[in-house]
Amino acid sequence: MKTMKRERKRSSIIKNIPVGEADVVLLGVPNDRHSSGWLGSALAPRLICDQLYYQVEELMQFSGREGDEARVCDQIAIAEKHLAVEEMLPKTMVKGVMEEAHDLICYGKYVVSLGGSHSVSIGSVAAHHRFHPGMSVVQLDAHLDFRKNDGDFMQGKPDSYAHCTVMRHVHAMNIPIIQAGIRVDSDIELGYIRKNNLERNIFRANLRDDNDDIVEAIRTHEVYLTLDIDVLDSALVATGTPENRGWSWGKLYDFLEMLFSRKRVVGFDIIEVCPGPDFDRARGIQTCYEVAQLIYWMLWQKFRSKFSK
Ligand SMILES: [Mn+2]
Repeated sequence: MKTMKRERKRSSIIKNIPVGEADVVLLGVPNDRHSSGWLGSALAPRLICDQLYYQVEELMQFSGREGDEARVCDQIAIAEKHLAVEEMLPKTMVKGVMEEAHDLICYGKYVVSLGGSHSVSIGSVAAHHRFHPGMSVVQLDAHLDFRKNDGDFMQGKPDSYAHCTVMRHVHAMNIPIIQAGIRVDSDIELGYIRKNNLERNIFRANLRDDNDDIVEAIRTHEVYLTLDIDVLDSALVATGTPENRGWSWGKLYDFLEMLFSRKRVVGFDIIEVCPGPDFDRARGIQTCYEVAQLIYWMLWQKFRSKFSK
């Protein structure tokens, strides 16, 4: 039987232009070495970009009013760049991300890093911090990621750049931290929090979870956002470390709208999207689509002053 195959036309959300001509660079970091849950987050950056090419609508509705809509990608030039880091150990990958993000920021680009595992954020945060020494890091995540290394749950040599160490690195950079959506603690992390008096900066899902309170708690105007997709409920997303009792998409969008309107978000990353092969493929692709939509919407939030009439 002959199968019907119709290729979709490419949209213009991601422009086929040199990175130097872009306003925004999607920096793909395909590395999931030392992930502890299901593997496959290294596949996410390309698949998320694919969804931006072929599925996400270019037009954004700003309100219910007629004429109050625009093609966001006509106002901001979005390009992609993918690092060849698949085989690297986390520490080497982090260095690569830091250097690349640093160069891009230097040239005035708005950098969106796409993981890969959460280790990606260590490099991205370090690069942004150099240009924005007064920034905070806002982490949306089911997990605290305050471990010193992954030695308590992984065999072999403990890795101090594993995904579960991200916020310890950020704290060591002396950057103020706000964590929200948290619902998993470990002894090691609780000990670290108590020792460093960090509890007041932690907003646990279903306990202390009001968007207004979370944004109020951010003391700086400049913010770097690290968004671990497992902040969302495990029923809603394909991720390597799913946790139930998480945020809904609606809650996430409401929070981000508030964050972008009240703070200057200097950069962000989205990590731990896991489209397989250990995960159900179709569900993985769906999450890539929903994350692609989210990224496009976040860029509108970030650059919305360009759209004011
Ligand atoms: Mn997590």
